[in-house]
Formats: sequence, structure tokens, C-alpha cells
Amino acid sequence: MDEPKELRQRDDTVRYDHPAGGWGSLRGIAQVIGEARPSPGALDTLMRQNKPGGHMCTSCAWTKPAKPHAFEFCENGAKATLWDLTRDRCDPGFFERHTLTELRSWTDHALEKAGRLTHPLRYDAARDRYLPCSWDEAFEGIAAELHRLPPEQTVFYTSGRASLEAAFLFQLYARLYGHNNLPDSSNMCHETTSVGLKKVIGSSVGTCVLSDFDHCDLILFFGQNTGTNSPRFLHPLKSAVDRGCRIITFNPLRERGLVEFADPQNPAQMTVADPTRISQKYLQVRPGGDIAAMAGLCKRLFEMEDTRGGVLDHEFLQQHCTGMDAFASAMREASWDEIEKVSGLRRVDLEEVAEIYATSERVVGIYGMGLTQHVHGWLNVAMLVNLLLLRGNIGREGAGVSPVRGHSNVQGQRTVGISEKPELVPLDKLAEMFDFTPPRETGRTTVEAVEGLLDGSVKGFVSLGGNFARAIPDQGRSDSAWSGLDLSVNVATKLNRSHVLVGRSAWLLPCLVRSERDGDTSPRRAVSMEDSLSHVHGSVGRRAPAAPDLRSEIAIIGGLAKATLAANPKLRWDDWTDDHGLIRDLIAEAFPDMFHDFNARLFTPGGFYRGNPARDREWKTESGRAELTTPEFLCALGETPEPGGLTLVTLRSNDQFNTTIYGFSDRLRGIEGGREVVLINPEDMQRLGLAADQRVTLESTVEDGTARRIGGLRVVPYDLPDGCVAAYYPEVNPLVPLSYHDKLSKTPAYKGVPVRIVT
Ligand SMILES: Nc1nc2c(c(=O)[nH]1)N[C@H]1C(S)=C(S)[C@@H](COP(=O)(O)OP(=O)(O)OC[C@H]3O[C@@H](n4cnc5c(=O)[nH]c(N)nc54)[C@H](O)[C@@H]3O)O[C@H]1N2
Ligand SMILES: Nc1nc2c(c(=O)[nH]1)N[C@H]1C(S)=C(S)[C@@H](COP(=O)(O)OP(=O)(O)OC[C@H]3O[C@@H](n4cnc5c(=O)[nH]c(N)nc54)[C@H](O)[C@@H]3O)O[C@H]1N2
Ligand SMILES: [Mo]
Repeated sequence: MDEPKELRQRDDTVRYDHPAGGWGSLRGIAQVIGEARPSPGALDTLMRQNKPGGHMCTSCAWTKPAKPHAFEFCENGAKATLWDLTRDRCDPGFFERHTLTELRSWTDHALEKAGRLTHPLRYDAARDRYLPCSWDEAFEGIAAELHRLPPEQTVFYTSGRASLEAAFLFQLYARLYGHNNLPDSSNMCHETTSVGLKKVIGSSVGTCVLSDFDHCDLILFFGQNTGTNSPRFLHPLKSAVDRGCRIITFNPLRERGLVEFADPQNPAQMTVADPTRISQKYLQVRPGGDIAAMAGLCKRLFEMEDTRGGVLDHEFLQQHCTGMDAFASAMREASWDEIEKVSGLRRVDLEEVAEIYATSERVVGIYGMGLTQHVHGWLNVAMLVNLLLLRGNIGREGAGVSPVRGHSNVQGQRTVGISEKPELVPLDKLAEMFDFTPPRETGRTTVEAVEGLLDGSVKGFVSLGGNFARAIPDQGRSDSAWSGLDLSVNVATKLNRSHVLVGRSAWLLPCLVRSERDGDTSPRRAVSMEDSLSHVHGSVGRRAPAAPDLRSEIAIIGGLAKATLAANPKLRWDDWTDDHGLIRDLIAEAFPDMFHDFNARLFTPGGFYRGNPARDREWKTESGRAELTTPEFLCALGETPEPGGLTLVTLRSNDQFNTTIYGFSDRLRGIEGGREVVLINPEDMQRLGLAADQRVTLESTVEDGTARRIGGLRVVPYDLPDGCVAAYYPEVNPLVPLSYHDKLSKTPAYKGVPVRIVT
């Protein structure tokens, strides 16, 4: 069969033409074994990953099936676990040898490669070093600083790995101390979903469950890179394709995992060169062009309805939706010229997709950062919902909207109260359960936390995991602001850049990783997490901890809380540290609809479903209905690029987990030997007079008094829409203006940064 035109790539930009998965993924694992230097028994630990009685992978949030494969881990899950289980140690001797000033010049890769943190550490400004201290000294020292600070001048950040139990205690601690400043890595990620989906369908999470992928006959894929960021999801996608489901992808880059996949667990696919083609059509939309692309699809659906009828689900629209008239007339009026210009796609292609959509019975819409990280990201999400609603594709089997979340428990942390939005948290219930008056003021998002850091209104920063300083926009601008803090505290597994940007009083507290034993392996020491499909899984660590002084995140939060807060018989931090089942009882009491019988259901195979009213067509929106949103404009970028201007998309490679850089091979894109690159298409190179491998500077074109530029980037010809360049996150984060964020949720617009190239 001839390959459809849009699946073919220009020969001069083909850099990797093997399928995702396959032998390449096994080589990827072998490479990280070399880099991570895993300690003995690490491979046995990997075999228990994502299986009953084992630990749940800390990497991505993709669900864990009830019937696991022999190896229920992927290339990148293996990397994450082996990286955690290194034999290298970042111990007090290391800090004796290196000052923080010196460490600030190290790369992200080099800092983490120092190995696992082993001791609680206190910053000694006179010697510019971290020195070992006792846990009690750390807890008392931090509490003393917190007592001096007004609570509202502090921020408690969470990165999406901490368990439901740790997250619940952390938000409780923040509120008892007196603030709602609880930003999460989600604020840089799927907050657009939490706010946008909530507005239009009344649910802050997706409506699909795993079995929907057994029933759908079409999947529309927007801006999510499965092959790298949630590779285990390739299995259900492959099964769907094998039974005849069609997949249509919208992505500026031709990502290998969405083109072809060879199942590494299928000997036939591994030995015969016969990978599964994943996407039937692959449309290289311009960054920020999705609203326009979807408007094209909707416009065509209305045209088809007008001429032949039977296309829209009138009964569903009448019974369940609002906003139809305004939306329909906006789509009828939208101009094909503008749709083609903004999306960069041809009308014939969009018409063909509309035809496929109109003849598919059960359709799932998938999306990731390609929709959420834009100035009008929430409109991207609302537009996908519009498209699905037109044919009643939300709230029935085999259909729905399915955001693919990031970290392994990022969704769950929000569920159990890590939120700067007090209205989302059952504060009255918490007040009654713990006998206190919770703060009611809205707290700071990530963007507002950075603003506070810059203007001096934030004085204390406590971080439960993550690498805040490196993940945020406008990184260069804020680097020097950290030294103005009175207090900085990081609970972490490995050293990163945020730990070497310290406040006056600074502490680094080392914790266990998820595969490590927290005292014993009984259910009372198990923890849990919620995946992208809203299923909750128990997780038991079994390995000996990397160092005797390490504590669990729960124990560390308990220690901090006990030192900070007045005694209260309702606050049983020691008991909770000892028995996590007690914390689950509290979660069940605070959120009974979702978490009733939590302990009894903890080890349900495949996880237990915490439910979602939108899945049952119960709409918890302001109008009580599912809302069709009329887009005011068709471009998701903050400003339409000036003629000749470039839009920068920031990317993850196949060899990193966010700011953790495992190595320098972006195998699936064929980019090797360094991350200081800028990808650009051959026509734009010619227009700008650039040669392959030339070193150039990228400069932000936003004029607000701050110069933002990064030099020394190597030009790599790549198959991209014209006017679009791509480079790696987090290296290019200094180019992203803090003011560039989604209008509704304040998620930074990391996928649509206006730039120019300077030679
Ligand atoms: N191995 C690994 N796994 C991870 C992570 C990791 O770093 N490494 N990170 C985790 C986290 S926290 C998250 S949030 C997820 C992120 O996973 P994804 O949601 O996949 O995020 P990205 O890799 O940032 O980019 C997604 C895709 O969006 C495309 N894109 C960019 N702009 C646009 C646009 O305007 N429109 C469309 N349609 N597409 C666009 C890009 O080409 C890219 O393929 O993965 C999680 N899993
Ligand atoms: N330009 C650009 N910027 C982006 C993005 C983008 O696409 N483009 N993506 C954004 C997204 S989606 C996200 S989620 C953020 C990520 O932002 P963060 O979540 O803040 O960053 P991570 O890199 O995931 O954090 C890695 C660190 O977490 C610590 N760690 C690892 N495991 C554990 C653990 O089990 N417990 C504890 N306590 N610590 C642990 C280690 O010290 C490690 O160095 O970045 C955002 N920034
Ligand atoms: Mo994320």
C-alpha cells in the first residue's frame, strides 16, 4: 500500500526511521544502565514495577492495567527507576568538596549524577556549603524561621510524585500553618485542564477509562508525545489499531511513537520488521493552530449537517448542552482562509478528517502539553470538547475526552487538596475534622509564586520534590531572587539546580524513593497514587533504602508539622507516620464520594475508579449543562506572529524526565550529541541564510524591558511547519516570559514563544 501523503516525511529531514519501542527501546534501557550505575538487585525491583504487591512507577501517570504484561514497564519507566536506584551517593563528603557557587555552574545532568542524597543538610553561608545536621535540628530550624514569617509570605510547592497520603498531609500542614499558597507542578502542566475542563463539562479530569480504548473507533490525538512521555500507552493504542480503530494526529512534529510502534514484548514484531502503523493521518498543525484546525472540522460538520443531515447528535445537544446557537453561527461564519492560515493545514485534509469523524460512532479525544501550554490553552481544551459534544462523544462507552497527565500522582495531589484554590477543597470538613480555622484567601499559582519571588512578597519556599527554579518560565530573571528569601527548604531524592539557589536559611532534606521500603512492607506502610484515568493504586516499596538516614516524605512532613504547629489532639503526626492506613481513613472522611472504603479497596487490580460525574453525563458546571464555547479567535498564541517571525516550541527529549536529564540521546527524533540545538525546517533555514550545524542565538521578541536570549544553539534541519522552531526544555526556559500564560489557568505558554534567530 502506498503510504498516505501526509505520513511521508521529506527525505532531507528524516533523522530516525525506526518504530518506537522495538530494539531501540531495549538499547535505551541498556544505555541508562551505563549512566545510572544501578545498585545490585535494581533489575529485580524493575520486574515488580506496576504489579500487584509492587511499587507503582514514579515516572508518568499512564494507568496500570489489572492484568500486567510480563514487563509492565517501558524504556522510560525503566530509566526512572534505575536512575533512582543508582549506587552513587551525594553524601556530606561531596558537599565538603564542592561549594554551592561551584555547583551553580554544573549542568542538570551532572548535579543529579552525583547520586542519591543521604543526609539532612543545612546551608552554611560562611563556608558556602551544605553541612550534615540531625533531623531534629532541621525541623526545629525550619520551624523557627516559619514562626518568624507571616504564613501568607510563604509558598509550599509540590511536584507530582508525592503520594496521596503525603499530599494530603502537606496541604493540611500548609492550611494549619495558615495559607493556601499550594502551587503544584500541575500549574505548569495540566492546570489548563483542571480549570478549562471544569468550566465546560464540570470535571477537572478526563472522562475515559482504559476499557474505552477497547471500544472506540476513532482517536483524535492533539499535542501529546506518547512514544516518549507515556510509552505504555502505545500498547492499548496498538491493540486499538489492530482491531480497526483509526488514529488521527495533530502535531507540528512527526513524533515516531505516533507514526509506528513495534511491541518489545512481542517476539514476532521484534524479529520481523513489521511494526504497527499508529496514525492513519498525521497533520502537522502549526503551534497554536489547533483551535483553527478544530474550527475547520466543526465548520465542515455543520456544512454536512445542512446538506445531508444525520451528522449532529441533536437529542444529546438539546438535552445536555448549552451555547449551541452562538457556536454554530460562529463556525458557519469562520473563514476557510483564516482556518488554513492559522492551522497551516489544507481545507481538503480537514474535510477528510471531518468525514471520518462524522462516520465514527465512538470517538476519544486525547491531548497533552501541545494544547495546554498556550496563552489560549483553555480555549484549545474547550474547542476539543465542542468537537466531541457535537456528536455526543462524552459520557458513553468508547468515547470521551482524555488528557494525558504528567507525573505519576500529579492528578491525585489535586484531588486530595493540594490546591491554591480554596473553593476546590472541602475546608469546612477539614475545619471540623481537625478543629481549626482554615485560611480562605486564594493562594498563589506557580506564576504568582514567581511574581512574589521577584517582587519580594514571597519570603519562604518549601518544596516537596521537583525542581521549581529550573522548570519555571523566565528562569534567568528569577535566579538571583532566591538569595533574597529568608527560608528555602527542599525535600528531594537527588541534587538539582533549585537546591543550589538558596535563601538565607536553607535546608535540603533527603527522602526515600517509591521503590524503597518505608520501615516494613505491610499494607500500613503502603502509599497510593491516582493515574491519568482516575484509578487509584496501592504501592509498596521493598528495596532497602539508599542510606540509613533517609525518611519517607510522610515522616518528613510530620516532623516539620510537629515542630511548627501547636499541639492538638486531632493531629496525630507520629501515628500517621507509623500507619498510613490512618491517613487513608482521613482522606476517605474528607472526600467520601471518591475515597470511601479506601483501605479496603487499596489493592484493587487495575486500581479503583474514583468516579467522574461527567462520565455519567452529570454536568457540574455553572449552567448545569455541558457548555459549547464560542471561540473569539482561532489562534491559541498570545499574539499572531509578525510576518517572518518564529514561534518556539519547547520540547522534552526521549532521554529526560522534565529537568532530570538521563543522557543526551533523543533517539526517537534522531538527535544525538547534545541538547544545545534549535530545530528548524530547511525552507526557513534557506530564508534566514542558515547552514546546518551553524551556531546561532535565539532571542525573545517580547519587549517588556527584559532581554531574553540564549546563544550557542546548533542549527538542526528538521521537519517542522514553517515559522516554527523547537528547542529543549529546560535549557531554553529563560526565553519564556512569565507574563506568557494561559488566560484562565495561568499555565505558562511553553509551546508558543515568539522568538527570532540572531546570527
Ligand atoms: N520520559 C518522560 N516521560 C514524561 C515526562 C518526561 O519529561 N519524560 N514528563 C511528564 C510530564 S510532567 C508531562 S506533563 C508529560 C508531558 O507529555 P506531553 O504532553 O507529550 O508533553 P511535551 O513532550 O511537552 O509535548 C507534547 C507534544 O506537543 C506537540 N506540540 C507542541 N505545540 C503544539 C501545538 O500547538 N499543537 C499541537 N497539536 N501539538 C503541539 C509537541 O510536538 C509534542 O509532541 O509527560 C510526562 N512523562
Ligand atoms: N519550557 C518548558 N518548561 C516546562 C515544561 C515544558 O514543557 N516546557 N513543562 C512543565 C511541566 S509539564 C512540569 S510538570 C514542570 C516540572 O517541574 P518539577 O515537577 O518541579 O520538576 P521535575 O524535573 O519533575 O523534578 C525533578 C526533581 O524532583 C526530585 N524528586 C524526584 N523524585 C522524587 C521523589 O520521589 N520525592 C521527592 N521529594 N523528590 C523527588 C529530584 O530531586 C529531581 O531532581 O516543568 C514545567 N516546565
Ligand atoms: Mo507535567
